[in-house]
Amino acid sequence: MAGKIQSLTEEERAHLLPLLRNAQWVEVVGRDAIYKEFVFKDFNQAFGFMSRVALQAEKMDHHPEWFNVYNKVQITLSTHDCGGLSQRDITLATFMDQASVM
Ligand code: H2B
Repeated sequence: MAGKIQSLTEEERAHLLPLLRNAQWVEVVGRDAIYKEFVFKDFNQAFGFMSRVALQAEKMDHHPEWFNVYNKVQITLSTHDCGGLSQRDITLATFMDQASVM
């Protein structure tokens, strides 16, 4: 199953990356990955967000690289099974943007 995951095509990237940039996701330099820093009011809000994302990540079998200190959560998304960005990263990024304002 993991072997079936496809990297985003050039066409998909041209369409999707500007949309992600509008939501403060940036392309990582030197790696096919996207990054965003989420800032919350306090640790409770940050950890609530992380809990929602963790449940979704398990459901998707797609897991973020993330780092949390107090109210900040820094997140990198990439698909290890295809060595770069796939539709799963886009889906999880979109979920995170929604989960961050709940
Ligand atoms: N998460 C991410 N970000 N990329 C993957 O390729 C990936 C994953 N693969 N979570 C999954 C788990 C795979 O390793 C397991 C065995 O299904």
